[in-house]
Amino acid sequence: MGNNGYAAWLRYDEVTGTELAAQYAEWTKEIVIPSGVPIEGVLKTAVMELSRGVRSLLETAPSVTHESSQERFIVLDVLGGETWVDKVMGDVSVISDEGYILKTVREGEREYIVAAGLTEKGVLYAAFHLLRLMQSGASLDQLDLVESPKYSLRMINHWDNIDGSVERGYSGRSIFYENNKVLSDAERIRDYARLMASVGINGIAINNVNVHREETFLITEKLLPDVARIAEVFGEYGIKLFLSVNYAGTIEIGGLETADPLDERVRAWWKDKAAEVYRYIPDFGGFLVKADSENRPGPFTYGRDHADGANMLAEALEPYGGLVLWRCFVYNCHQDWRDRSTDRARAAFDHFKPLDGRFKDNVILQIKNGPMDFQVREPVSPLFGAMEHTNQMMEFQIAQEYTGQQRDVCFLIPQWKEVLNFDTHVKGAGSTVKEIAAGQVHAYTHSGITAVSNIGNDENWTGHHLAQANLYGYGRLVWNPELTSEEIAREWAAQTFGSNEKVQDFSVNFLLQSWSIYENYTAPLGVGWMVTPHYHYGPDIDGYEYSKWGTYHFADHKGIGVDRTIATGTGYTGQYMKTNAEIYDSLDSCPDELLLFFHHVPYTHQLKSGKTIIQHIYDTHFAGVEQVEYWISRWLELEGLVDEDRFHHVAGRMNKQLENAKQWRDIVNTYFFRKSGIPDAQNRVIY
Ligand code: GCW
Repeated sequence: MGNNGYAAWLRYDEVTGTELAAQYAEWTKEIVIPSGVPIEGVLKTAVMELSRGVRSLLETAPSVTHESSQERFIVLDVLGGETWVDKVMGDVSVISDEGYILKTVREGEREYIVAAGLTEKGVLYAAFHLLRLMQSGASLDQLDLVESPKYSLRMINHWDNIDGSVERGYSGRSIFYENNKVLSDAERIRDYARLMASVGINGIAINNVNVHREETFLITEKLLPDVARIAEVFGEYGIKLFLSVNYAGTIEIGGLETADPLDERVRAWWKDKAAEVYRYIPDFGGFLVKADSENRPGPFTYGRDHADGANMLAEALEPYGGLVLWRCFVYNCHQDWRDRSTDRARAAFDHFKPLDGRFKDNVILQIKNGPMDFQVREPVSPLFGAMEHTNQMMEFQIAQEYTGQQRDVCFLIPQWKEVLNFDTHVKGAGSTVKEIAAGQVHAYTHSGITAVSNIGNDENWTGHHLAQANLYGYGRLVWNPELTSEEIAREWAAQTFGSNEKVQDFSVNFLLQSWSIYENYTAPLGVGWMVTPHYHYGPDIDGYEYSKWGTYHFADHKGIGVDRTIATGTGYTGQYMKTNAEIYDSLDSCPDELLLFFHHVPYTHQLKSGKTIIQHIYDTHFAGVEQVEYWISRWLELEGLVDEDRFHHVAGRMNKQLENAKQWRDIVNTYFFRKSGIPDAQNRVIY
């Protein structure tokens, strides 16, 4: 196996020679598909993947057959038919549509492992689970697992442009396009589909939500044949393809002078478009839309609202079962910094909450996890769960736009878990985001989770080898949000770096601390931003302070933070249910880590930790750099235990992270020392 990271967590390094390997070899001599079950479609993929994995792990090829000839074998089956496996398994109502059973069965002389689901997809996920077990050294002798995904939509969004660039991409160029053409090499796309299916992803939008001129043609016959080829590859892995569309398509390419959603000609054009798309891609997932957001067109131009806009597209897709994923990232990006009454954090709730109940059933509102924009620390968007009669889904960002851009390590699973575990109280205690996104608080017809991809055509997909953990972890988390961050990190490390305990412990412990380390040396206490404008890497404390983007920290010589309280601030806290509104509104109960998001306080204000704001800023910034230094020294101890390629690559990136951390530390500390005039209690070097 090459060590360039291309195989990511599907390395299947040889495990021969051990007792476990002997056990695996026994089980995997034969893959049985009960007779009567045709080996085609996604089931065929499952058989192929299992064979491929076994071949690589054990250097032997299993035989694939309808009738078993061995005493031990693996049987793959789509349940609900009339095979002998159905009879053995009996009542399978415990699994959901895409779930599966993995069970070791003993029957007189013969023993077998059932890997079965109600759908072909379920079987594919079962096959990948088996391979995961073998890759991480687990016994197969006593399996008794039932797995069902928590979310029905488990999606990825690409911000890839057809010229081959990737908006906020930190891992090279697009794997789908180059030079205004869809790439013809399906191999890389297939390998990507394998990675995604192995963690349960079932929907991928392949182009940027900012749909520029050329991408507008993705839904025309000019490009649909090419898109259909990608859809076919995805289809083999149970993944539906989605496209981002240009809201002004009727104007850009439709020959109309309007995109008014209530205009009959506009509606007819989209209906024709939908029909055309489904002619090429029968299992097409639907449209993803960024409208009236960051200068993109939308229904506001015509005096219409977002329900009008979304429903128009939904009507067109409805006959085919297609979905409209309508983004709620709608705010005024031409704000005057002098205007203290406008608060960007309020925007999504203010725009969408009044529209509750007006959206069609095949529309899902796609809401970013926080009210601003994927900062290292933000509260949870108050819009989540606030619309009882409107489907919602969560949007995370795996790409580390504001969290180190895949040069710095920032394992985001702990952050996402905090978001999912947040109790909105919309239907009393226990109304967590986790349950809302599953449609289990309000009875949504569609719901789930999506995230912006962090991959590109870099050999190792994600730029930094360790950034693969975010991609892997995202999939695992949206399959089962009860997994702990540690479990996910450990699974990933075992499959990616093998069984060496020292390497595993490094990976797990560093990953688990990395979010907090990154937060330590960047913007403090939830205030966010302070990044180099446009580029978003590295510090520029006032970079956005006098800009039009609505992202301010209001630091002066006395204090810092944004007053978002009801009594004296922007009133944003009032968008939360009472319990949370009260917690955030009061200086006493507002959690430290979000204090500057909700309050403007003097530098001498004492945190619950006992420190003043200013001392907290100094301490965390010195600590952040020391932590990076510490983890570099730990990584260097692994020389010889990790292959050279990956060892040097990671060491190189970690040195870059250290430079970045120092830059942040010194600029932040110097800035606040000069503003406040308050010295560091420990007298460390500040410039
Ligand atoms: O965070 C901002 C990014 C933009 C992005 C936008 C969005 C795709 O800086 O690059 O555009 O969010 O989510 O639409």
